[in-house]
Amino acid sequence: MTDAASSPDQAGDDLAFFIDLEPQDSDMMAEVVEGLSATPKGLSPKYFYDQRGSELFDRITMVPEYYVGRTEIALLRQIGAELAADIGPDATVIEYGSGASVKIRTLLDALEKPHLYAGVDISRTFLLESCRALKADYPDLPIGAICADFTRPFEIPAELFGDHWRLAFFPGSTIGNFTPDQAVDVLKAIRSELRPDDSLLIGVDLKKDRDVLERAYDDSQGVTAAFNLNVLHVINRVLQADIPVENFSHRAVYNEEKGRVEMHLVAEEAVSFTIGGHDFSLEKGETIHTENSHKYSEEEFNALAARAGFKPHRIWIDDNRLFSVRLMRAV
Ligand code: SAH
Ligand code: AVI
Repeated sequence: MTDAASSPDQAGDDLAFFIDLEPQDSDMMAEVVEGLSATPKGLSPKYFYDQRGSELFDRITMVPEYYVGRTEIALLRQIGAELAADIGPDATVIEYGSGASVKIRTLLDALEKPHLYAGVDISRTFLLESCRALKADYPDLPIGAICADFTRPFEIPAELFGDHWRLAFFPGSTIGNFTPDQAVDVLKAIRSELRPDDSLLIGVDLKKDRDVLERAYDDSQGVTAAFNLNVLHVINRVLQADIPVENFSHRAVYNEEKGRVEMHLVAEEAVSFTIGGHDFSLEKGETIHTENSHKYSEEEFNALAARAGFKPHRIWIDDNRLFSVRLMRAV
């Protein structure tokens, strides 16, 4: 997904490598048209993340209601020594959905002499900026970037790993943005890059009170609302569409039966627009489903991960039982 902002150059001297598998705008066109032609209408959450979307997500992690970011970082800090002992020295670390590359710093500080770090993310400009900033702070560590959609098959060249323990790091409960069946496929793809006994360190959000969840996804500063609406700006810009964004509003609701917070965009009045020659219309009150954020019990997630070839090794949960960090081993 091409960004409006600066056009990033290649890896340059600072990054060890940059593998550019950025999805084509034509793939986005096909998926968006399919999603908006379905009943009910839906869009993939991966389209939130152009440069502005990545920046908005970064701001979400700082709003008081969104407990996810700060709880996970505090947990990672707390368990650093145990993680280092469990993972061992010289690990090759691959992070999926690396975003601002904030949490990885806590992990890199804890690990003994990591061999190499690679961030994988769909948001190309943001990925490159974040990996370069990381490199400035960890000058002795080889750092690379891979711009890719991890819901589609892609291969990490084996020579990048070297003959070291591999650690897949998947923080933030980004796995919760997939339905359980999709999540199994994403974990299977991660598993295919690991060997038996390699590790997966994954952040998974827990089930909790509706009020806490709904406030976390509808913060009082309106940052989450802006993030949700950003998907329409992205479509307008990348696919030259004419969606009247001002006629939509943000809605977040906990679907208890499915164990997930759902984000929707609600048409505040009847709207019509065109994308790539396809006409769409929504009646007043009609919605576009833009994101799921699944919350799992300990057992539910273990069962899901087992389907992808991972067994639980350790689990850490904060004192308020908000969030879990799990170390799993590839079977
Ligand atoms: N790991 C960070 C960021 C989480 S936000 C944290 O925990 O704070 C989710 C990240 O995943 C974003 O940076 C987004 O660009 C990336 N992402 C979302 N869907 C993706 C996909 N299908 N393929 C690759 N990256 C994706
Ligand atoms: C990236 N992902 C795990 C976030 C979440 O909590 O589902 C995205 C997000 N959506 C709204 N707020 C944050």
